[in-house]
Amino acid sequence: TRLGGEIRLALDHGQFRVVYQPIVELPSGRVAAVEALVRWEHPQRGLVSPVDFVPVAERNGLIVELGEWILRTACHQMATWRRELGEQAPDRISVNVSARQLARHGFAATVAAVIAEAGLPAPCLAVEVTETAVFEGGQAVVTLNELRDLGVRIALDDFGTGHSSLNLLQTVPVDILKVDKSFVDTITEAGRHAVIAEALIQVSHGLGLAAVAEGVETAAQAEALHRLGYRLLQGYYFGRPVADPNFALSTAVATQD
Ligand code: G
Ligand code: G
Ligand code: MN
Ligand code: NA
Repeated sequence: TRLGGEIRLALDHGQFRVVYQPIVELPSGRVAAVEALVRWEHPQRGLVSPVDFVPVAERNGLIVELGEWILRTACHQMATWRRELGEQAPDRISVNVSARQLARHGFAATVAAVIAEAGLPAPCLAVEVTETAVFEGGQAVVTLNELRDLGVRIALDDFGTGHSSLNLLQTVPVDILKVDKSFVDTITEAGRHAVIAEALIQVSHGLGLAAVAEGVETAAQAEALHRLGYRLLQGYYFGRPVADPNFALSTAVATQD
């Protein structure tokens, strides 16, 4: 496709950017982690969303090269923050990895080389994978075990929206559950809407996993999540994805403890 060909050119001409969204820890308000998200600054079309070009790059295979560039950029940025900010630096950077990258032999070796080159300790990196990407098993699960052996953290993204959520937790190494925005959206509505968000925090605690609630847009949602036991929150309420996030303490949430 035309867009597919343009992705090749965009890589060569440096049109991709990585932006970073804070993941805030409660009750401190500290930015405990950031998620790296890719953006395409297209000279004619303006800002193109990854929703439009990541699937194209997955189909034509360029996601491998693009994904490696994103990983390298994010790891170097994280290493810079650690040098410049010291204690104020986030503990971890989270990078989205697509099914196609995960299915490659040698992906874990690439990750090992990139973090070594950046001088980043492995636990400072998390890879975000979707349930769908690991559902098929095979090399994707082999790769996750290799990453886990390196000390890299593994986050299950959009958790609760795939086909095999709970079963996957028994077969795949996972450190972090990213509870999908759809369960956060309804949490303050009357009725039974908080039940799933509550069940998911209990599953994560029971399995010794960290849980991140995604897509938090209001103070009321943040407070409701905190009451349910969520300690890591991400969403526009705390900060949008930006090139240069503010790592100062967030006072944006009133908490009970
Ligand atoms: O940042 P949002 O901004 O619009 O991202 C939209 C979608 O694109 C999400 O599903 C997100 O996971 C995906 N995405 C964003 N950045 C990356 C990336 O660096 N790599 C991959 N594989 N997907 C990404
Ligand atoms: O699939 P994944 O969870 O990686 O994608 C994250 C997507 O969600 C990105 O597009 C990111 O920009 C977007 N996002 C992050 N916080 C919020 C939020 O509070 N509200 C909405 N609508 N989108 C958000
Ligand atoms: Mn993600
Ligand atoms: Na998500």
